[in-house]
Amino acid sequence: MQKEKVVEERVRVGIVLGSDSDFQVMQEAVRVLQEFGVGCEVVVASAHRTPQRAAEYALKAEERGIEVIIAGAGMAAHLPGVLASYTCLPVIGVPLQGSALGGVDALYSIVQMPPGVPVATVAINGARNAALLAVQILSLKDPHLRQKFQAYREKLAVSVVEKSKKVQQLLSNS
Ligand code: RP5
Repeated sequence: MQKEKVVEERVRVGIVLGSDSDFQVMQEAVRVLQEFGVGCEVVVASAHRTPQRAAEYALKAEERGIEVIIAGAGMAAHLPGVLASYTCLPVIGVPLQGSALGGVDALYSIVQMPPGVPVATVAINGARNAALLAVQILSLKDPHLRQKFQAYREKLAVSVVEKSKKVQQLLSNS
């Protein structure tokens, strides 16, 4: 992926965290969006502790120019589903690991949405993939971003070939 750090002034992706304790994992999403030059913002709004704040964020997101929401939460993680219930924007949920159940609780909470209100759920702590999916959604109507995403995928493929070469090297040395 190109390491250009050009960040759009326009905020297109809203990253919502259930708590500031989620930031360490979720900042990977910020990094990826920055690498693609996609403007984003990060806010904390808990579905349980500040339900009204979470609802207001989702209700106003589209008129503020947000196109995709990424929501990261741990434990009984209702945040992505609650946001999705208040907006027609696509919501990507990131289940976070920090609990006695290792994030499986959050995964099940986020992925098991009732029919009619989907949340695109990535892996536990999958902030990187959440950002990449957001880029893919945005690139549907942004040819420049699509080109960048294609270049990223080509680079990814090259890295797999490199990994294969490394394994061959290890085999020949063993
Ligand atoms: C969830 O509870 C948050 O998303 C966080 O992952 C977890 C713990 O929150 P804190 O007690 O660290 O604020 O709502």
